[in-house]
Amino acid sequence: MKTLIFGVLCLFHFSACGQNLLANSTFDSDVSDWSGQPGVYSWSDTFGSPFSGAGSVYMEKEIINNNRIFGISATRVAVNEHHTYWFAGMAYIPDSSAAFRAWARISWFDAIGNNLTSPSILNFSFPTDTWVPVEGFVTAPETAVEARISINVESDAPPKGGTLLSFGYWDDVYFFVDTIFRTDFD
Ligand SMILES: [Ca+2]
Repeated sequence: MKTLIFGVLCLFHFSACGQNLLANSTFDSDVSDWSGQPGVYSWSDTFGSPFSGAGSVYMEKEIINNNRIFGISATRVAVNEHHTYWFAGMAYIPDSSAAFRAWARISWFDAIGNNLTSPSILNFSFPTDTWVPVEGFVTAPETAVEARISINVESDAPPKGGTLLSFGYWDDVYFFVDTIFRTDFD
């Protein structure tokens, strides 16, 4: 809980918490610098989290099979191996959505673009009809030079032969350099 409160405070005072590595993280005017499956995401100009207000990314997908996870990714950011980073974002899943949680994934890449094993998956936001923080600390593995931050919505499984309409919003997505450099890996 202490971490969560720290996160909320940082959203208000993020200049004191390090530099946000993500561009266009408050979705004030569009969803540029983010990409994903066409038709799945769009910009909402009228809805957003309390921190940055209107302007968020809306994701919607008709689930027809086992592809129940959908989302978008930010342009990759440079990272340093063994350094710790702090992710924070706000997710909103309406009760009327078939989505049952939202979560973020950080994938790590080395200098020649290999996707390193073990992406970091953070905690979940469940449907509550309100904005809920998703946050956590991650550490770049050995040889990592880039990270890809993905924000996702995960749906319930559709009934056999049927479909489900799954949707949710994300806003205020941050990826900070932590000031703590860990040396206790051995
Ligand atoms: Ca916003």
